[in-house]
Amino acid sequence: MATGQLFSRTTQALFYNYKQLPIQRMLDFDFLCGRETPSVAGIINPGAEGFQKLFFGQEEIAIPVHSTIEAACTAHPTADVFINFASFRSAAASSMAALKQPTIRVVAIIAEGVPESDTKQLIAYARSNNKVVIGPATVGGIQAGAFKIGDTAGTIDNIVQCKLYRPGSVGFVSKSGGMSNEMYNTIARVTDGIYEGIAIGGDVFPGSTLSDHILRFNNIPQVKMMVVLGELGGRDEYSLVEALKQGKVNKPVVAWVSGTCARLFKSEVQFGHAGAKSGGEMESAQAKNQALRDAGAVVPTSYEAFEAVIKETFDKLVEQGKITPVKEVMPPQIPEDLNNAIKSGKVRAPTHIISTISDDRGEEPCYAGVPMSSIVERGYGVGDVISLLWFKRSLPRYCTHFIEICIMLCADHGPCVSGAHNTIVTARAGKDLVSSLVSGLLTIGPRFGGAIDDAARYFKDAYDRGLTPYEFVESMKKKGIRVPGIGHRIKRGDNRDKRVELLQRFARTHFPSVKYMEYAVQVETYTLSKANNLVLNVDGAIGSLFLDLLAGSGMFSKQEIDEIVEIGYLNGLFVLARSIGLIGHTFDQKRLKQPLYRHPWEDVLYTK
Ligand code: Q5B
Repeated sequence: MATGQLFSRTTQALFYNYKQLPIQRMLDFDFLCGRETPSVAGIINPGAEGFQKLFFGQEEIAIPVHSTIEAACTAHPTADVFINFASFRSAAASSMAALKQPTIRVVAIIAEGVPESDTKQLIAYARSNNKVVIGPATVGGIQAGAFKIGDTAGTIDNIVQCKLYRPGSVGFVSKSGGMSNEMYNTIARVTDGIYEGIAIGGDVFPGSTLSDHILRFNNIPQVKMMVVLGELGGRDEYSLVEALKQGKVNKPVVAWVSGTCARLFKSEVQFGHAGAKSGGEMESAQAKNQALRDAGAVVPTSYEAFEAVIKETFDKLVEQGKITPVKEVMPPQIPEDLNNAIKSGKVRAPTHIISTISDDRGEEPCYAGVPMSSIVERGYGVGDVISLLWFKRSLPRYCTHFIEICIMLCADHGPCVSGAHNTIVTARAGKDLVSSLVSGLLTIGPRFGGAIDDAARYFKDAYDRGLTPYEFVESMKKKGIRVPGIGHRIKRGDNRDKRVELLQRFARTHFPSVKYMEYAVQVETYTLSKANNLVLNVDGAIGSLFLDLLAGSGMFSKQEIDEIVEIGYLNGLFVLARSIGLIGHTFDQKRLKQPLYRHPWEDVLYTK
């Protein structure tokens, strides 16, 4: 393993697998330390490329995302730390790929459960290539005031409390990541703080060992004393004992091996880490504590006394003039995330959108307050869903049935009508479903299918004002407006539109009143006396009947009816219905592999 410093204030990492929170925590730590460059140079998200927006202090920055380790290393040749947040299944392969990159010097593996045989290969490769592996099963490590791996040291509040935003004089190494957070706190209370802290991870075969890091700390001039927190199981602590005995460590080492309670259990106990199990006597916490004590480490009598001996050791070094405690600095305030601040009630922010028809924040989406499961359990149909999402209420069955009939009857009217024609031409031009659909929908308007709203507006106005059909039609003629809902290209007085008949029959049977429809029929009688094609068409039938539905159901106030007619809800029925047919026409053309459409010359009148 390399000697001396692993990190500095300019160290940059590549982060494998996009995990927003730990990356943001690294960047927040950078800001706290006053780093000039973000410690994450790039993100590797297999299969994805682009940028991820994250905060660097108050500023948003775009961190490049690469799809492969090779691409990331090529793009960021000075980023020499690889932080691997891959799952235990892929951590070994990606770590090996990273170790093989010439630019990568340190690999931190967060995943727990990496197969031991894989870890051994990683260790062997790292050792023979003078590289450092931290982990697996680790939170990582931190160099105070300089660089931090992922979630090490927890929240920003904890980092500030542990004074990790500036270097102290203590080198710390532990197996446990969770306990390292606890120890950063303890060390900050009784010394001038951490210089560097590493959690080697709780596996039986850690990528780097306690003694690897202690020997490294011994070579770092800023580290004046070392604190070690081992645990029962394994023999890692004995390599430290050897190093102490051989005089390889010349700075004070304060150590504790946790797990002394294992003796209270009758059988072998497996603690949280894979490596932390009470094996033979040599692997017990008691034996390791004694061996460390015998080798010259300062070992307390219990974990509770650990803090006191760390303090004593530090104070002695200060007295001896070996440590000049660092001067306190005030870290900058990290701007609080808006979402957190809102959650905690510290700030309020105006919303940008108001929505009243649906809500997907709970366990299941709700339409106008009705949960999905109720919609299914109550056997609701499309008409009910429309009544919830458009009218924000559950309408009586005859109303929702009427809506469904409208949808079914208007779903298609053959390939020759404007919408279908456009869709067919578009599909044959090789365009996709949405383009073909939209091209057809765009023809819906005052002449084709989109006359329902205007029919409702004009029939309502004329009926409510008590105009006779004659007065109404003639007043429209004077204004030069065609009566919406009247007239058809192929339907005639002697060839009525079957759809209109069906709608009328249903309404006459189920609606409490059909006064608007009867008025429309009287208008038709008058227009038919003028020309045989001026029949009540499907738009006129739906427009007038929807007025009857709104007025007769007793579910809408007069003001609400006026609003529905004014806003123009009713063309929505035709748009929705005809989408079904237009989608069908798109599929039909694609299925038939129809070539590009070209209109025949013979069908065009070329004139000057
Ligand atoms: N005249 C629908 O016209 C059409 C008149 C009128 C007074 C009228 C026309 C119209 C209002 C809009 C409307 C919905 C353009 C129709 C639909 C869906 C569809 C389609 C499908 C499907 C047809 C001849 C003479 C002229 C005109 C006069 C015509 N309409 N007068 N009020 N409403 N209606 N649209 O056949 O004196 O000779 O100048 O605009 O309700 O779109 O199946 O195809 O499901 O897909 O082209 O059913 O009626 O008649 O323009 O040659 O006019 O009648 O002023 O009089 P035409 P034009 P004059 S349903």
